[in-house]
Amino acid sequence: MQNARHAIKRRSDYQSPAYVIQHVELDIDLYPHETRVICTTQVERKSADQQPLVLDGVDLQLLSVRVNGADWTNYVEKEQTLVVDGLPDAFTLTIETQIDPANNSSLEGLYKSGDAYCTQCEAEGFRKITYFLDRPDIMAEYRVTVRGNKSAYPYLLSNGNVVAKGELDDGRHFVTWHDPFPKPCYLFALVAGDFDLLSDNFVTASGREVALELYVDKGKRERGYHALDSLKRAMAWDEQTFGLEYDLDIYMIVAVDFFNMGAMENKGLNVFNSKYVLADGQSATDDDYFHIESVIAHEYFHNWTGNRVTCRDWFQLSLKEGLTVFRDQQFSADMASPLVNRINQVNVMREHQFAEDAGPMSHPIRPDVVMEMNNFYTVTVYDKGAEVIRMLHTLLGVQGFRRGMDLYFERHDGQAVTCDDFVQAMQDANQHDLTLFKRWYSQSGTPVVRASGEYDQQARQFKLTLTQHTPATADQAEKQPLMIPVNTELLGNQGTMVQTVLSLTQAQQTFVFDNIDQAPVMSLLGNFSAPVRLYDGQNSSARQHIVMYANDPFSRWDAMQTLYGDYLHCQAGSAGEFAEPISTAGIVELQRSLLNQAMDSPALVAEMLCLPSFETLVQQAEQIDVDALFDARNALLNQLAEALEQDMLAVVQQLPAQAYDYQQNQVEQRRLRNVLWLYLGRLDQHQAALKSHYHDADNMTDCLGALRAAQEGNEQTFDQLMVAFEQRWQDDPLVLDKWFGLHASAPRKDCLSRLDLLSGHKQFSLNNPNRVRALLGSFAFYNPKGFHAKDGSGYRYLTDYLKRIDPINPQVAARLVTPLTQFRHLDSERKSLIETQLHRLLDTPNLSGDVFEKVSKALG
Ligand code: 0A1
Ligand code: ZN
Repeated sequence: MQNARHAIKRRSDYQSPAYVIQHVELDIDLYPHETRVICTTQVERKSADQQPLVLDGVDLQLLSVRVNGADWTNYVEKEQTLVVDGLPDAFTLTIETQIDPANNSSLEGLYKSGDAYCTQCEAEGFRKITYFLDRPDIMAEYRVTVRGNKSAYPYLLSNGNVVAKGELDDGRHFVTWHDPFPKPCYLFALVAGDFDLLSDNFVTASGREVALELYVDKGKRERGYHALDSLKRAMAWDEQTFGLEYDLDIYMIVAVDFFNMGAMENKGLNVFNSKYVLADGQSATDDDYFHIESVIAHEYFHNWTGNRVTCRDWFQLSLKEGLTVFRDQQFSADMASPLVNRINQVNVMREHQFAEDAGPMSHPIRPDVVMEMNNFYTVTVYDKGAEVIRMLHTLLGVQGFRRGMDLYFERHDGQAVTCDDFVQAMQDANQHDLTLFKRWYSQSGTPVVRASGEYDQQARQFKLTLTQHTPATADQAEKQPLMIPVNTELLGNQGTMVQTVLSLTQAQQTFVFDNIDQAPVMSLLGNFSAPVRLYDGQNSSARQHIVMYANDPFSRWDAMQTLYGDYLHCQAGSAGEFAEPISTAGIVELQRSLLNQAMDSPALVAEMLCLPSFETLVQQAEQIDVDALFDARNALLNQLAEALEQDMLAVVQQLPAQAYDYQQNQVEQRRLRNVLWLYLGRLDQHQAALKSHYHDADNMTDCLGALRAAQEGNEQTFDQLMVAFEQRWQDDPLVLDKWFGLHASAPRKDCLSRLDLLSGHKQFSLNNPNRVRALLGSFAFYNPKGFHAKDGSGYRYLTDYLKRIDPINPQVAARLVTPLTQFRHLDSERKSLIETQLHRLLDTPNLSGDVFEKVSKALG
């Protein structure tokens, strides 16, 4: 089973390139099955010895090799390389290859998305277009000619500016593009197709005019405006916040339906999953609007953090991703509610990143060992990476961080660099020793911080002892102490007594606070000041005190989450080192008092009324009983709905009805209303009103809110509303994905046969990653009842699909296998059922390296 595709690479093996390429000329003649690519490069040898030139190439048909214009025969074609020998020190290399984009279902390299051609080259897709030194430290200037049929492909796009265009024979035409900024090949892009075009422009701070062009499927123009407006906001924000301006004369974004990830920051020509572009009030939720704005910003911010300064090698991925996620998070916080943003980010960390770190794929934000690079576009590299940048920001302050960024660009513009280079710039700009801080880059795992307090009335002194310990992870046995910033608030009867950031750098440290008049309640790790698990050993009345009196709304939310979590684990028999839980009546009373504040702070109250997700709860205990935990959560929701029905109804009735607008206070009110419906929808007496909530809605947020409430609450209502939804949206696959997702995550006994029916739906296709994620992803990630069915049927069901998806699209299969690999918290029966399925996968002939890497690690 193991072959060249399954070879591992190590960060420590990095070597600077033996040859470099500074100029690339591409000529791409588009045909569905026989696209011709002529790649002409200026190559220079850098190494002293005469080693051959080893080019990367996958699924290419080689037609010819020329050196300085003459045919060259001194080469060998290997499985995934072309080895050219006997070369002079500097030369022009011309390689002609043929590729088959119409049969490229991996969506990597050049492929067809519906009627359009497009490319995806990160991480190592350029090698599916031509033989090349496919590594990010090879930075070259590109001139690209695209040829295609003029009526089918009126737009022929690539990076940079148009320098020539014209007509060809047989109804074809060509356009030549030039990108003056040297770039690694993973930022190369080509798009050819017919689109609706939205044009706009942006004048930069220094007065340059930039043309903005957004390309969407024909007929979808009206859904493009939010994305375009988001782009302008992102451009202005980066100028104001970091002094960073856009550099080319044109910025293009193309939305495509077939895409493996969210979007791609190709220089001057972003390619987007249409899910992160298209929106109007009818078809998109507030969350969709939010994500579009944040992904548009993310890709735009990459122009500096990723493109102008790029990664030396792929182990450094977090250099651009952690930093760019942090930048998009700051942008989103400035655009809307910093609190809700932070809560959502923390939920992602606790639900997904903690799970990754506790599982077989655990890796530091800068991985050391990689088999398939595409497997490392992870919540660890992205989201924990952003948390690490956030800690730097906390440590150095807004201005110190900005000084570090300025120095980073001053030193490294136009270069391919490492995470160490970034930290060095931060250090040098601030004269702040970051040696210890750098461990966050090399150490994986979630640190556990424990706190205990000791109050001395006589001395009016409070001693806070913090310890840290990072449990061993699958990839690293030994762990060292890290530098952990701990936001600390000490609360007394009259409110906040102390607010400060403590720096925990040793395994154990004691911090002494003087002039403390009473034994305080500790509110620690405010705003999630470090990506750690915290156990503070306080009892539930201390937590209730935080919920009621803490200064920081985030801490109030967080204390509430802990109360819910402790309560549910006690109910489900999975409580570990928790203190005694709050009573059911206690939770009811807390929620009642929150409901009384709802109209004043709808955003905060909405989030505080939400229980931790099932997936987050799973991460909180060593061992869980799936059914007991699920039932406990469900039972608490029912009890709260019954006990607080009148209070909740009163709030729903006070919330004003307004014509839809994506605008902050409306977003917060809708969120609150839909959270309340999640409770009220459980009560028989409110089914008619729930149906009206759906039918009267003028927007997708409320429609979906009603559907979710029905999904959790009442099978008949759910079925009726789902039928109505399908009738309305059956011709719009992007919207129908919400419907696929709701079906697949519904905790129904007959869920597998329903999935079978759905996979035969006319809009379903195994080749489209959005459809696969909507149906099978929702099932495997968000249907614990169905997926973890005791007889193993859910595991088998997913595995059957993975075996079919892997040959089509290994990246999609490898992402979808995740829930089968994170079984640490499950009982031994389920573990062994999962293992059986993992072995079935491993025995699959021609299993991709992507899936092999994750499955073989899971089996240890
Ligand atoms: N760099 C992109 C994410 C991305 C990564 C890999 C892809 O194909 C394998 C596609 C997109 C981003 O961070 O947005
Ligand atoms: Zn990114």
